Amino acid sequence: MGTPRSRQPWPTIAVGAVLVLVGAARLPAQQAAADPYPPQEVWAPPDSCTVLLDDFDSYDTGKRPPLWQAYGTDDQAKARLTVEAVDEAQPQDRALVLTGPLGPATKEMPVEAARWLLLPAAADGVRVSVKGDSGGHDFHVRLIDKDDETFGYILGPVASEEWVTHTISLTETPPQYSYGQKHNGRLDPPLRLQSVGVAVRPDGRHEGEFRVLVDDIGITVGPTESIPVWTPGYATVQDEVGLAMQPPVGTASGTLELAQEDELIYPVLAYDWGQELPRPNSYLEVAFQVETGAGDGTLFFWVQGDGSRAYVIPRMVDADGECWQFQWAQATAVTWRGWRCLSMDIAPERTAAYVEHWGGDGAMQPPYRFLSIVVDDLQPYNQVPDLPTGELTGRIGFGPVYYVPWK
Ligand SMILES: [Ca+2]
Ligand SMILES: [Ca+2]
Ligand SMILES: [Ca+2]
Repeated sequence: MGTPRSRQPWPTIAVGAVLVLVGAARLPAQQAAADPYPPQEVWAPPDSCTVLLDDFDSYDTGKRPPLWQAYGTDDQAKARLTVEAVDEAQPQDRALVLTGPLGPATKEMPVEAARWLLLPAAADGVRVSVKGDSGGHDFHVRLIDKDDETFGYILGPVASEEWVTHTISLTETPPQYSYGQKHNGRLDPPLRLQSVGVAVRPDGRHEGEFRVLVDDIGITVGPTESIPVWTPGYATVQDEVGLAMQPPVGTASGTLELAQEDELIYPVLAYDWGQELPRPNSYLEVAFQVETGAGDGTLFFWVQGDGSRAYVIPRMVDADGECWQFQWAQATAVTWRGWRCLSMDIAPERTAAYVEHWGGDGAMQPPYRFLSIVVDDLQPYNQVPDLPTGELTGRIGFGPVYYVPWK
């Protein structure tokens, strides 16, 4: 069951010492139960935690979120997609809102919010939280596979005004329907989440509006075993992590420091973009020396955010030294505070998840090495008045890295 979520508070870190010790932040039990990242799941391998793909927190309120589209017939075109805060106490926690007039339709009216969100290949399930208006409209999720075959999962009526979390197992939950030109009834990867939606039922009412909130779209991983490929600690940080660019690009400056929570000693990049907006593009590169596995798989990386909306962009190197810049399956702007698990597939011919590559033959040969995280000051939403956009300094931490080979 989902409820309005409270984030784990970001621990205060004293700056200045080489090794900065941080007391572990602990929440009261009733708060921890409502948190999508309860403390015991922080740094866990991805088969024991939900990996979020879109939480809507980075989008403007009152507008249709970029990348999301409403589609359908004339009736459906009256439906609107907006983003709203989940509750007043947590304005940064936002959700997708599907709304529109109830009538005069006398039959069910499907309303779709589509994004074509690429699912990491290690996913074995899809998770989504939904909150309804007690209207009884059936909530559904559609997936689409490599062959443009669409699979529909009807997850039941939105009869509750509380948050409800649904999980679809990609191996065990049978879809209610499937269609497509190359229809074979199988989910052939790579998979995308095509849309979420409701079949709006007028229920005799022809006035007023339906209103359904969707949040925290994510995946579950398993039963494949996760392989820890990097666990930070004092020795590993000293030996395997560094600032790659001296001097940094633009007006940026940064230092790598150590922080600690429980037994984990991990690197934190303390950065300063150097001047007020507007400013030239500035970025820093945190270099890692991490082998990620011999073949194709999905990489999971715990990143401690500062809510700054800085970008964290992953780079890989293949066997012939070619550099590949990837994108996470998640939104790349750091909108969150505290720990979050990011993921990316590292086989470009299968996922098209890379952005660009240089210095090689254009093919990705294993074994792969995780090269770096570029921390960039790109702020695509910095015109939004209700977001803290003028922050010039911040701190982003880097936790354990896991690798899940594909079967
Ligand atoms: Ca949210
Ligand atoms: Ca298929
Ligand atoms: Ca190559």
